[in-house]
Amino acid sequence: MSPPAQSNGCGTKEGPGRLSSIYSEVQTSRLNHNLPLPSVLKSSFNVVDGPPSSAAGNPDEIKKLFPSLFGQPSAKLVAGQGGLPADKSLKIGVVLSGGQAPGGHNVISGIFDYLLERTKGSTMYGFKGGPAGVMKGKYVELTPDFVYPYRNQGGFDMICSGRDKIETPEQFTQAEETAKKLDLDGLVVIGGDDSNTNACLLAENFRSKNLKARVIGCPKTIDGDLKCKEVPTSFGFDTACKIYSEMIGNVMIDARSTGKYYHFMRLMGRAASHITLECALQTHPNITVIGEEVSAKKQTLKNVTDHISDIICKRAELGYNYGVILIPEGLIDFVPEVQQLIAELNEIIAHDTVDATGAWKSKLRSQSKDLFELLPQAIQEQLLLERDPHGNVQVAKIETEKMLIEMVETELAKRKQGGSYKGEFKGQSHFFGYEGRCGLPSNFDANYCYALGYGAGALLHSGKTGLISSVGNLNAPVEEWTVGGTALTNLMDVERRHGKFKPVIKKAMVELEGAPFKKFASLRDDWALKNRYVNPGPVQFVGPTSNFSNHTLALELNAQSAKRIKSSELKIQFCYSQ
Ligand code: FBP
Repeated sequence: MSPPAQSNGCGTKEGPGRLSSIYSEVQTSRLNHNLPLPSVLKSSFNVVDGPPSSAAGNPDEIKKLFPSLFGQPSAKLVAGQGGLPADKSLKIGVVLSGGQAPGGHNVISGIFDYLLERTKGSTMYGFKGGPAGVMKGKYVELTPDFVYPYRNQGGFDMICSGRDKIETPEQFTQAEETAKKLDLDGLVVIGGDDSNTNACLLAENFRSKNLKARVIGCPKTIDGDLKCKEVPTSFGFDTACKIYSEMIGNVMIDARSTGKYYHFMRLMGRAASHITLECALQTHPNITVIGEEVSAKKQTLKNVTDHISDIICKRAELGYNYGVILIPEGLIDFVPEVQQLIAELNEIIAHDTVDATGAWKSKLRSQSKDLFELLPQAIQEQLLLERDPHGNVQVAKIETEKMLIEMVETELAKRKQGGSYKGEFKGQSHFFGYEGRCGLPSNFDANYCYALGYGAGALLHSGKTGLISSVGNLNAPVEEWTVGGTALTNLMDVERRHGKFKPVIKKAMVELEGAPFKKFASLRDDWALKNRYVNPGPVQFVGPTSNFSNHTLALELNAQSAKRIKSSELKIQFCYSQ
């Protein structure tokens, strides 16, 4: 396939899309980068069912919510003759849902190439602007010229994304109408936990109405909190963490060079602290706050402030009045007292008017009211901002790093007065979030996404629905990766949202007994007082480290398969000995 001079991207009507002719040399070389496929996808294969599935929690409730899908088996692609009919033509839609994550374009390329190579005369539609595109029937037909310039490129701008939810009966009817109008055989929903929950509801709805359209999900989110045994990681996490770690490493050198600032860096990840933990493993900061630990130890904001202040005081005694502190974006939501406050605010926002009179505050319990009044005004305002369509507090907009600088400053001033602190404290705040979401995908994400997409094509071709595309054995070379689909209902539980019980995919949080956290916990005291900073540098696309994945994945897979695999065989850079 030769590169076309120009292509239209998202918003064809509004203006041109990407011009591969003006790509940088690196972008162009990525465009031509060959994507390897797992060997099972390179020859003839059969789709084999596993045992019946259940749910992550409350199976009886999940069964009621998904009567036609509950219990269905997961599927695995197994090499062998027979295979799927190549003369079948399919009409497949794809939608990107939620926050951007490096690799999304490769999932689309994978589905596209599957249809091109394994079916005859198929058509692929890209729904524009996220689930709203499915509801409103806004789509673009994907052609080789259209798809090509986005190969191995970051961003979601080929068809763009959105955070709308297909929720009400009217919205389900709109989605049904689109599926009927386009005569869809299938839809691939590329999204995080909420979007895949939505994909499962859509699959259930289509099946209950006897529509031929099947729905397959794909695990996307830089946050890394959509994972389970069968889905070892979500795409985008690897690249985003590498980009943030490069930036953290640079700031570490700056901190050491001037010796005058404490850098408080908030890292994206609205619920789980996986990104913060991974970046800590890559760069060795002086202090890392892990939300799940704060929650498990039932720490208050004062406890967190004291912990940071204690280390700053000890470092001052050693002559260091600088340092680097990592904070997860979702921290505020982990502090039990703030959690309680947010839960009460959610109920109030869902049912009352929150206005300047402050009358609504009388609905807060007295402890929550006191805490709310104690918080800096900017944080109060940020806590009252509109929830996202899934009912989540928009933690990306809460400047926890600034709040902690203020609280630590006040605490250190008190200690200075009491004579227990003799150092100088100047805080610098950073938020590393959007910077990491659209980078050129790392080799790992590029290959993983292509396999996820190609696999999703195979699942739809075999008539599967309500599954999430699952690629496993990721600690082995790509050729040995396994490919299949996991029942989405198997990942479901129920949760209270907008004041009602709703099905949700259980988020995978940082496990305090898990290998990545244990590794971090065994090293953090050393990193706190001695400066063990590591600067991993930019994402590498060629060379000896280019195929390394990340510490979290390697440590988790190594722990799972410790008996089978020696750590020296893992394609991962371990730098703990420094
Ligand atoms: P997804 O879970 O949809 O992948 O989004 C993750 C994320 O990047 C979070 O880390 C962040 O809090 C949020 O999106 C920001 O959302 P928005 O793009 O709407 O500002």
